[in-house]
Amino acid sequence: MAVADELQEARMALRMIHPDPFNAEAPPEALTTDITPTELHYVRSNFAVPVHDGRLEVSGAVDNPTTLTLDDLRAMPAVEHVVTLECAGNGRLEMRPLPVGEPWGDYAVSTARWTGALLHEVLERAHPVADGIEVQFTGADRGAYLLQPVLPETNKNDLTFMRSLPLAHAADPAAEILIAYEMNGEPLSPDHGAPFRLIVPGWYAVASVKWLKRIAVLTEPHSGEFQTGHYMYQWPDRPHEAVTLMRVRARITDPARGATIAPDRYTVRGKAWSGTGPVTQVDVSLTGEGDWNVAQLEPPKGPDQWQDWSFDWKEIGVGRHTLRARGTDAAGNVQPDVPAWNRLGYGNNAIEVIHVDVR
Ligand SMILES: Nc1nc2c(c(=O)[nH]1)N[C@H]1C(S)=C(S)[C@@H](COP(=O)(O)O)O[C@H]1N2
Ligand SMILES: [Mo]
Repeated sequence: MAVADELQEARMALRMIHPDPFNAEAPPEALTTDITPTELHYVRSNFAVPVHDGRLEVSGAVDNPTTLTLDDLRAMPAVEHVVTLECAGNGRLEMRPLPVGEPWGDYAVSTARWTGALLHEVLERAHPVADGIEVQFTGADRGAYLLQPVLPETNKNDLTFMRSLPLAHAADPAAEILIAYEMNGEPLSPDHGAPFRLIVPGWYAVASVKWLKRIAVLTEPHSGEFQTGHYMYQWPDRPHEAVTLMRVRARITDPARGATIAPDRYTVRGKAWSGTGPVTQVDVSLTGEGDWNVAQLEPPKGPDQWQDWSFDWKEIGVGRHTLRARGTDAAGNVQPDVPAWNRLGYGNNAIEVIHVDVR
């Protein structure tokens, strides 16, 4: 099958947000399972799928620069890790005034089983010099940028996707950051970063650089468009902040938005996640008012994947009902009623409100 056909087929089940570069949400039912099937996993790419030469350069401020191939990565101990990825722009469409950027609804979030080599092992072999402070990751994708750059020095006509992490985090074995080459047991697909990509658990997925081409240890902070221009919270009333960990969120997956259900009794179900450790409580409101009921929350099946919750809704009267679900995480973060507005529309974790008809 030609690559173009393969891409077409892989994209069919998604809800398209932008055709070229291809950006698409998962269908709502993709939130009901533990693992999102690859063909239902959302896709977010700032540029077209690039050609990758299969080589990964490890360089910069290191004692042992090297170039790795897929075989080299496969020869290292393989780690499997189920990770929920959410785009920082997920939920942008609900912010007012509408921020600039891709108009994501609420389904730029998915969970996959990633397999790869550990970033900290690759870094240990390269041996960063003593004054290394960050690790910069470069994707093979580049081209004209669709959006208006934030940084004046950015060349809009030829931009490369680059991100960095603090060296202390990148080199921390406990962070379990992967250079992943498999997704759900298959080699990575073109849209998800073939032949290998970074997977940074807990962080908004912008950190998980696809089509990884170069890892470079830096002695000065990286300040590219995707680091200090875009992917910054531009708050109206306080200093700008970098987009890092995913904010706590609980979602209602059943009943579906706008569904009609039978009276008396219904088990409401959903998912919940946070980049700041597990979700510790989900509350459900059945009137749209402040009547919060504690839902049953399943313990996480892994440290970086969404959790199931359910609530036994009883004595449901006929009519239209408003349902809300609110998550609290281990750090005590609670979802807000309204999104915290920022100019580029990141990190909307406002409480979800759905309506159902009972007849
Ligand atoms: N090289 C590269 N990596 C990238 C991006 C990109 O545009 N180029 N987009 C990032 C963003 S914003 C997100 S949300 C995730 C999406 O990963 P997915 O398409 O596998 O869901 O990839 C991240 N990694
Ligand atoms: Mo994203």
